[in-house]
Amino acid sequence: MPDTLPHSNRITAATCCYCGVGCGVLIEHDGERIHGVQGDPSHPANHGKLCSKGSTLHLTGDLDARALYPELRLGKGLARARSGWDSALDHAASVFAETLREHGPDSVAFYVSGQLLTEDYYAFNKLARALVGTNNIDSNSRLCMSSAVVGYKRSLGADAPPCSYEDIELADCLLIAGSNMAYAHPILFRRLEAAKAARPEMKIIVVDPRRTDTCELADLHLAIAPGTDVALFHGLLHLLLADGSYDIAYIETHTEGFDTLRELAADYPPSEVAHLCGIDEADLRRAAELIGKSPAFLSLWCMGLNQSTAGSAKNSALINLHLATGQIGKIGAGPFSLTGQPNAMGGRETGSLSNLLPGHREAGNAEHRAEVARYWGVDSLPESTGLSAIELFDAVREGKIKALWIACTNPAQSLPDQQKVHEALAVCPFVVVQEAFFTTETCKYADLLLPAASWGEKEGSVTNSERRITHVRRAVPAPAEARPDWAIVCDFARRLEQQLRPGLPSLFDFDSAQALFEEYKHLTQGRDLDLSGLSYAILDDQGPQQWPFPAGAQQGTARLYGNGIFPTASGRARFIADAYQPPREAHDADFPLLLNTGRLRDQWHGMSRTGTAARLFGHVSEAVLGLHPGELRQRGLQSGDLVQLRSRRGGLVLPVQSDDTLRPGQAYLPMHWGDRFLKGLGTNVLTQPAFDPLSKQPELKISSVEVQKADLPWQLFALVEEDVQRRFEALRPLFEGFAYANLAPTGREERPALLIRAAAESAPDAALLAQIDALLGVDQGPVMAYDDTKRGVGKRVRIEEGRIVAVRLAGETAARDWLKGLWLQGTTDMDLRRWLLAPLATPPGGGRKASKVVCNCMNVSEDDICAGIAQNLDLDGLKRELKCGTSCGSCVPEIKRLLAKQPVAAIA
Ligand SMILES: Nc1nc2c(c(=O)[nH]1)N[C@H]1C(S)=C(S)[C@@H](COP(=O)(O)OP(=O)(O)OC[C@H]3O[C@@H](n4cnc5c(=O)[nH]c(N)nc54)[C@H](O)[C@@H]3O)O[C@H]1N2
Ligand SMILES: Nc1nc2c(c(=O)[nH]1)N[C@H]1C(S)=C(S)[C@@H](COP(=O)(O)OP(=O)(O)OC[C@H]3O[C@@H](n4cnc5c(=O)[nH]c(N)nc54)[C@H](O)[C@@H]3O)O[C@H]1N2
Ligand code: SF4
Ligand SMILES: [Mo]
Repeated sequence: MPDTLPHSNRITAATCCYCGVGCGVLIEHDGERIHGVQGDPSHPANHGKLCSKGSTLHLTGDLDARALYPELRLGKGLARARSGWDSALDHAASVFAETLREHGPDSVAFYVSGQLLTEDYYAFNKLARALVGTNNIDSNSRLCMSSAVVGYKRSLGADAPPCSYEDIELADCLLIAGSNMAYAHPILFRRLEAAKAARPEMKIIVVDPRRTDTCELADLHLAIAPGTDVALFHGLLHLLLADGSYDIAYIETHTEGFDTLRELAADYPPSEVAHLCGIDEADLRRAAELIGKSPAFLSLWCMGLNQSTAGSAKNSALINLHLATGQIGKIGAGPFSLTGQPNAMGGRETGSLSNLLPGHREAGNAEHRAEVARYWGVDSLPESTGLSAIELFDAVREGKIKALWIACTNPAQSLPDQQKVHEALAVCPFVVVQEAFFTTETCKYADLLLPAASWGEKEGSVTNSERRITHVRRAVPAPAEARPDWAIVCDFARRLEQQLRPGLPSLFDFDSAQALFEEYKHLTQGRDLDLSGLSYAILDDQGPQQWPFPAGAQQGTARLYGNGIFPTASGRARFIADAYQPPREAHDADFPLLLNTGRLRDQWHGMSRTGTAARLFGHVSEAVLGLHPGELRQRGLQSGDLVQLRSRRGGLVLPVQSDDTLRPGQAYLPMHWGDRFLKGLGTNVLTQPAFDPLSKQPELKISSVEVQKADLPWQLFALVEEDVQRRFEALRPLFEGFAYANLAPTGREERPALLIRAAAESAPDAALLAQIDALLGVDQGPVMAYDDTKRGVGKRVRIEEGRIVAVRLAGETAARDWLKGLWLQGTTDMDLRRWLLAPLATPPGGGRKASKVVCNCMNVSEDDICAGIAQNLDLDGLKRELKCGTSCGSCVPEIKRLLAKQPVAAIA
């Protein structure tokens, strides 16, 4: 029986640290440790609901994976040693001061993150621009939102999403383009599901090359050829204009540039657009009709538009449709970009991209620089152009950046073209990594590792996709010596000041997150995002608020541009007439498949946090490449085969599976794998660094690749309970020599285990295998073993109290799924003994694979659900009988898909 005593007696309201929906959470704790988490019923983003990731937050963050103490390396090649905060930060300050003196301000750089809180972000910005004097501060938002920033600014004049979440419920027609919100913004998707159920006449169009779970709600799915969105949007405009479905009064009063765009749109007739996009002309016409006829038209988009060499053009081409139809600034309408990270918006507000300054200002604008310099009390701000993420890491690799400070992001996993990123980090003379988890790929390169407080342990504020600011409260103290990000930055900055501007009053005299917020907010005064009327006290009294919220305001602002006046020089919105450009790498005869990358439902980015929770691997347990069934056939491959996947930049070995949600010529690989959970440099070893000319956002959705069967006959399978994180750390390096190795937690939190699959051309040497066995605990004790050295086959199973607790199969692993099943059941049977002690490789009954867990909250597998469907249960019946889909609801689209595949037999 698990411990069910209510040991948490305190509740602190905060937010979920994952996606940009920005759900409110109630953290249950005892002042020391977090014991549970619930949705905050009073939070306007989620009204008490949480998705599969938010509701498992308390199960993540195993202390064995946390960075707990500062660690310093005193010379390349040496190991890092534990250090105190004082000596760590003094050392960092002298290295930075020395570098600045010798090589100037642009020889250092900061690479930060949309997962920082606004106060952290502000402190970093002030450090870089006011003290260090460089614009070399960029954020992972460059990989995420920078095309949306450019889109909004070019088309509407300011970086401000004009809509509210309730518009999703109030729209009559929704265009969801390049967003798999069922996985990536699940609570908004729940809200959309409920709205569509209440108002089935609401029309939903999904534009995505793949048939995702989001398509479960779609009236129309346009599976366009990758990267062809601009042509599609111009094609839709062409039809809207031809049908007279546009608002000439709105165009004439509130916009400019229409004539040029009209001319451009004439070049996008439906037949050509349909052909180019690879869709039926009838579907294109239907989409235009749905948009043109709807009283309120809303669009939602995410990485399918932003992460593209045409990202800025895609954003503006979509916004054109809203301007032409007057569908902006009113209820249920508007162009609504979904933000990825919890505080992607806060980063934009505080100016945390190299080209920005706080308060939606521009680093390239002299007046803006002077305003901010005056407010900060410094002579001037740097004029030189700062480096954006891709350029920044190129400069590091070329030796131009001598000291690099990385915070709250894992570039050695998440940037494209990883080979080069790893080279850059390896040559950089001084790398500081400010991280909550020491396990990330980037931490390996840290000369100084600074342990950061993380979710539940820090105070500040965040802004979600609908411009809503929430006060994030601290529930428990950070473990060991970890400290909040803003405090680390200010402490370092004060030490650097002593070297760079001794005797002057400190610019970093902040003793709390609140003090930073109070200073920052005045920089927004009079700007489009004016939030100078807000304070922590107001957020606490009145709840989360949407900006603008100027001084004296009584409440936030739900919608922008209701009066048709835009923050441009003329007050008019601008039509942008960018022609369609085919994607880079779209046609490469040697690499004929287009690799698309993106999210899984239950994992977050590089998995430093979600990867500590065994349960979150129940839905997808390992890195697998999806290919259209025809592509598999053509290459003589079968699901489960190991393949060599290559692009012009690098390669990976992993299994393939047949995936009929893809079209021929496409391949799909989740973005989450780096070098830790899968041997190799991860998904991004394949992707291209080419970026959009305006937003500098890289193309992460299209890379040319090819696959080939990998001939790796010697296989290893291992599973071991207990002490998962520590065993992971110890075992992972032993798999460097294998062509393929995938390591991941598995099972449920009551009994988590580490699962390993590996393969090689031939057996590794016996000493390595012995080392692995020792770490698995199958080298001695209650272990049953069978070895056939001639065939290179070996089996070991450790059984304690009648239960399997560890397994290692070598050479031949056909019994792996059967053994995993026995482990999961917590039983052994007579067959096990018979099989173990015999030369047989195949298990009794053939070894059927246990199916994946579809409903993670209630632990219901695909097999259970299919069995339920076979008994004529419909969605309600499945919910009633199996309880699947009754908790967070993240699995409902998938259950619907299973129902559609295997319909309930009609009752005679
Ligand atoms: N579970 C989970 N949720 C997350 C995250 C996570 O790691 N895990 N991360 C958060 C972050 S930071 C972000 S940015 C968001 C991302 O959220 P999304 O953008 O919704 O997620 P992705 O899976 O990256 O990509 C969305 C879709 O774009 C499609 N796509 C690819 N190429 C094209 C194209 O050329 N045109 C169009 N129209 N579509 C295309 C892909 O097939 C994919 O289904 O998710 C946030 N939420
Ligand atoms: N191929 C491909 N690559 C992609 C994408 C894609 O779709 N395809 N998407 C891109 C996008 S949109 C994004 S946003 C990026 C995300 O890429 P990253 O920013 O690299 O993603 P995370 O793994 O979330 O990194 C955040 C890090 O911060 C640490 N951390 C957590 N909390 C704290 C804290 O409070 N303080 C500090 N200092 N550290 C903390 C976490 O342990 C984690 O290592 O990936 C990009 N890369
Ligand atoms: S939708 Fe899920 S991941 Fe996103 S903020 Fe809400 S609970 Fe967190
Ligand atoms: Mo993102």
